[in-house]
Amino acid sequence: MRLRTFSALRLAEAMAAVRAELGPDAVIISTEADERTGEARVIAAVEEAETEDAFLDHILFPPRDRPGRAHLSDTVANALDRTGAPARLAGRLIALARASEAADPALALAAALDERFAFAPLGVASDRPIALIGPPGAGKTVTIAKLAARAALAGRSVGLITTDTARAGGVEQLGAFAQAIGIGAAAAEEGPALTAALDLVRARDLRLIDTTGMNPLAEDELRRLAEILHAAGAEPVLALPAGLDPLDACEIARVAAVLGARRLIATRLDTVRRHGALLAAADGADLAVAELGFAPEILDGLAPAAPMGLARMVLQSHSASEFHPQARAADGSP
Ligand SMILES: Nc1nc2c(ncn2[C@@H]2O[C@H](COP(=O)(O)OP(=O)(O)O)[C@@H](O)[C@H]2O)c(=O)[nH]1
Ligand SMILES: [Mg+2]
Repeated sequence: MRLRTFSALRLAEAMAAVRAELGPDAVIISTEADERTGEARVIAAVEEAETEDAFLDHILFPPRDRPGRAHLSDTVANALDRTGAPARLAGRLIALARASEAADPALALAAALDERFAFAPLGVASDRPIALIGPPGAGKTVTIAKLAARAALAGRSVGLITTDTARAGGVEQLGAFAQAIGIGAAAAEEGPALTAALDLVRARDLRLIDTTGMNPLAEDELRRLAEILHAAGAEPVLALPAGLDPLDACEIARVAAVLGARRLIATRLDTVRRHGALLAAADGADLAVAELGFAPEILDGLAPAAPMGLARMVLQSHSASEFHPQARAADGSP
């Protein structure tokens, strides 16, 4: 998807420029008059396969506002364009950002994200056990360790159980993290063993269950996972790694929602520049965004999700290394 802004003295001229440059398939996202100059502005989107040249252009010459014409919706539109979010979702977010009273792009985008998405961090205690589910390598085990460390540092008691017993090293990996944090971890494959393991930690403030990577296309694996979640009475939370194709991410999120997930944790955000898949998945499967994982480190790699942190991440997507929601939150801004 490409989002482009066209300005002209009259709306008809701007529309003609849209058709001339983007062709008949261009989707008009919005039309408006510039408050200062009275010029007509049209934001249009076109779906196109990105050629290699266009891709390189994108990296070398990221779209920027022209000097003296910096405009909130341009900034927000350019940033959303860079994320690779689906055009329709980007268009809605631009409209919401414009409808907000905020003059600052980060605040306007945060308001739009707040309106469009739910944010529901996991916290350091929960009545129900929380099971992290998601594709292999999503960062489930590392995220469990991050959540456990955060709760332990807050003085909460934590119970860790892994059902990832079949894969070589699955149990040992969680065990090593648990040892580093100074808590215990149990392994239980399913059914009675799992209920017994949960029983042993039932008084803990936070009970976290690690699971084997799920293949969203393998029905038998999904059925087994559903049985584990049912036996544990656990809330499944999706661990969604950055860098997926937005449609694949959406499909994974929808499968997670069928398994009972209502929220997702975005992981490995530091490893890619484009975060459109996260937006597409949360939107497409109606999942609340719970946490943002942006580093492999256990003690400093997870932040509770909030509109402002996500807005900054989207606006800074051309320089992923700058993104650190906790460091930025420390500057006193919301
Ligand atoms: N850079 C980065 N790496 C991460 C993050 N979360 C997990 N990883 C790495 O991703 C890999 C897979 O993580 P793991 O927890 O084993 O995935 P699982 O298969 O879902 O349990 C490991 O090498 C982790 O260190 C993150 O937020 N940022
Ligand atoms: Mg794992």
